Amino acid sequence: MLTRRRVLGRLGQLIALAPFADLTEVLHTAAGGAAASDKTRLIVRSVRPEDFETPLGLLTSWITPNDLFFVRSHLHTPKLVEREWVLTIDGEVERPLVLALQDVRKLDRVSRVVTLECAGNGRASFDPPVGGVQWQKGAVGNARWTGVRLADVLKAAGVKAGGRFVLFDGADRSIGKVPDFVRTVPMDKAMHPDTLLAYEMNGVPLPVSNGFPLRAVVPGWEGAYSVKWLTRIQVLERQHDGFFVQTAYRYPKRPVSPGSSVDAADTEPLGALPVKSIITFPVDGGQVPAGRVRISGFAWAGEQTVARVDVSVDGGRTWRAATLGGESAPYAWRQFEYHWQASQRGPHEIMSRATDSAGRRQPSVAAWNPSGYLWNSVDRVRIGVAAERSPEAPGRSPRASLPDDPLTPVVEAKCRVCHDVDLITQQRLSSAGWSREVDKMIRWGADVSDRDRGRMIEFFARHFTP
Ligand SMILES: Nc1nc2c(c(=O)[nH]1)N[C@H]1C(S)=C(S)[C@@H](COP(=O)(O)O)O[C@H]1N2
Ligand SMILES: [Mo]
Repeated sequence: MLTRRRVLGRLGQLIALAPFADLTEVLHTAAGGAAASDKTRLIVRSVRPEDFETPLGLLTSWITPNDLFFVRSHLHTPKLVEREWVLTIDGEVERPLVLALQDVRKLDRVSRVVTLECAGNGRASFDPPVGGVQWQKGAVGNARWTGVRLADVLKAAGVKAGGRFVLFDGADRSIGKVPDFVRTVPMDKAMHPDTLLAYEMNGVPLPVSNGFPLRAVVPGWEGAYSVKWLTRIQVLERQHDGFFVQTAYRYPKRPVSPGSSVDAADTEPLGALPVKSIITFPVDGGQVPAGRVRISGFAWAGEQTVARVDVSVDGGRTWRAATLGGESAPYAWRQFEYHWQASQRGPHEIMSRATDSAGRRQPSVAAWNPSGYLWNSVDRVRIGVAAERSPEAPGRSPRASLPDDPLTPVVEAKCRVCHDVDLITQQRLSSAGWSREVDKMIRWGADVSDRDRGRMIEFFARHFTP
């Protein structure tokens, strides 16, 4: 590891002029080869160690850009320089190895798109509250990780028959009496061809905060398994006894009553993530104009795949299937969307609920547990539907108008909440056809009484006949 003093010596003047906050990235981009990343749009839960959450409104694409990808670190971020970095593989192996990054790069190059979520994501929602970083919903992101299979490295070292766990240790060092951050994975997950040691994130070297120069990516499992700044991989015969293995990242074996304490013996290590969805648009507390609202979000299910996402716009009384987005990969989230005709002004609660390929469904309330892990309650956002109509598209020709008729004001009032009248005037339907259209609009939320329904169908059939 290169000390700050030595790097300063190397880069001299350039650094003397830069403010300290910017310096880190300058240093590592220039000297170490990490990708520069600008995390300034993230919500800072802690500056040191770095705990940065993504505002949900910025999660708009299947792949989360590096600048928007959350950061969760227990200890201070180590500043590593590629030239000096090595990875040691030892423990229960035939041939202990010490690899430079160029040695790692010589192994088979593989990429996987994997959603990483912190086990504590959503912790702030547990009731009664639990200690720890108070993440809301944005300690999650989806990236394309490129590197090598952990199995290839382990095979090169030759795992002995007694090897049962693989320990990951990063270069981050304990602060005071805080225990060192190490994690272990059981041998079958370690040997799985999708478990990676990644040196790239979305096509560039890892950003410093996300583990430069090499990190584990344990797909489908809660984020803490994906150890950053890896410097040592050790094959163990039995489970490690450190704090981050024996005490942290464990979950009650049986449901516990909210607020109770749980004996370590009644807990087991976390593993794969549960099924979950979040709504990213509209954002909680936001306002949308009455009319067509595109509700969207993401759903993921750890090692399973997302089978469906349902959306409710009436506080959970009725649910309708959302459309799942086109892009998918085995451990990656799916984007979903649902078009809602928001005709009633005022406050609304929108909910989303995912179901996975194993039949697991997002619960209405996630099981309380002492560390506040795996929050996956049905997602809810509260929004206001504003009185004004959606703004008209700029630069378009004037709209068609409805014929002079006593009913025209009623039709205008009901239909134009969601769309202009040209959508009506271009159609020529029978009375049965118009009644199907009107009923569809009522299903989609048009606020039409029985009496008006009959009058409107009659009006359309009279003026817009085939
Ligand atoms: N060395 C090291 N690796 C680590 C951590 C850490 O504190 N130190 N935090 C873990 C946790 S709890 C999570 S959720 C993920 C977060 O990855 P990210 O910071 O790239 O988003 O990294 C994991 N890897
Ligand atoms: Mo985490």
